[in-house]
Amino acid sequence: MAELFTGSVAVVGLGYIGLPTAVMLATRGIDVTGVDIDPRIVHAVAQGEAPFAEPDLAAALRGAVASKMLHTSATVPHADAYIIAVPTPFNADHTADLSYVRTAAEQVAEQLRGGEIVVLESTSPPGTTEQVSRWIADRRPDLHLPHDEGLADVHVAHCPERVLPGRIMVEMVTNDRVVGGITPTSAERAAAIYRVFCQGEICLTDASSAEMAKLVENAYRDVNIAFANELSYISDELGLDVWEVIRLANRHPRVDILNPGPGVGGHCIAADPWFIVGASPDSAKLIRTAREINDSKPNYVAQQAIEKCARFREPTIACLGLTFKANVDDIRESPALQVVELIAKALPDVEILLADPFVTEVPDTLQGYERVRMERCRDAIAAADIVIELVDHDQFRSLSRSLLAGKVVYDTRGLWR
Ligand code: SAJ
Repeated sequence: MAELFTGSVAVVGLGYIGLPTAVMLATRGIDVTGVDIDPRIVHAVAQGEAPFAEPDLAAALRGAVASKMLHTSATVPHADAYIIAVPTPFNADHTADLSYVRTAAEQVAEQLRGGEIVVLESTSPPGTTEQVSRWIADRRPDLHLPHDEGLADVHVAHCPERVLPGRIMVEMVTNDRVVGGITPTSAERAAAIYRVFCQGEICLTDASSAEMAKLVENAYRDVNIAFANELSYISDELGLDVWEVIRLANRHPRVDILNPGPGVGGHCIAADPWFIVGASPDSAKLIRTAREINDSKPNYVAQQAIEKCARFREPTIACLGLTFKANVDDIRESPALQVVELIAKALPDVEILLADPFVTEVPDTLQGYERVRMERCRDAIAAADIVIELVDHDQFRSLSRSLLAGKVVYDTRGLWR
């Protein structure tokens, strides 16, 4: 029988991954402490309030807090297992910024007594988990860590998160997990934690393979989206409808092209492939080019929109969608937001009406632009000469086409074709 974890867990970082993971464990009877450096997050979670929107998270969180299985803390307590789920942004030169991981590892190190398992969930370049083990060892020369030969006192493993925002609570249960240990024992000890809630297969491997597999998953998707975006450039140049071209090509049994759009956003797909480029700059040519293609798209879309404005003396533009993808409230690294900002900067006199069912206020990056404001979707369209469709939210998909009659429509997601 595979081992099942029954001890206490401290989850360091209560973001999009840490909080749902903490809730998953707590609702299955594990004693969990959620730790975050942001006092607003600690306070909200302690009250059972989710700091961000994610289907089914709020109810599960309330249950976990009410049952007293989920506690919060601003500092790392002692626990039998630690899950580190902090951000790993990239630096200007595209290398990974591991400062949050390091701080978390050092805080964990202070609490260790021997016998614990430390799991890194944050997406990281190959070698990071071993580095975590070294950082802990530096702080705790009294303990034996698994990167060194011999019997380890504390185990260290990597279990990359791979859930899709918008489906986190479902995918956390149903997706297979990759667990890479610095030693096989570390992997087995970490796997025991995920067996508590994961119904998918748990694949054991070494830490660096697990790190790389995660990066490869997101690079794979990025390259495929870049292929679609490149097709949109080529189709525009040749006067073809890219959506029609893709629809037809996808009728082949072994072809499945993704959707072009205004660019690739979020904190994962737009970032993780750079870690591969950083680790292997000479060989990662396709991965680098894909990143460049996807990163070039917001500027292209903005220029196309600006050209469409030229035929009006005082145009009003409606921009539909601000989030980084459909049906989420997350505007981090949103290409839609970039497009709006580029247009606002280039055309300061043009009225820009923003509509997004998941965003209530003009985002910070657009605050300085006087002629940019939020509107209800129908009012924005009614007042607009030009309608730019930027995010494929369900609400936009189901809009009556008659609302668009007489408008210049720029549908970057192929929603209304
Ligand atoms: N996008 C397109 N065209 C498409 C698909 C997506 O332009 O055909 C755009 C989206 O609009 C968005 C971006 O790409 O701006 C990324 O969206 P996504 O839904 O593809 O992925 P994320 O970033 O929400 O989540 C990804 C997932 N990775 C994979 O599917 C391989 C998820 O499973 C990971 O857990 C997550 O990254 C992560 O945290 O790493």
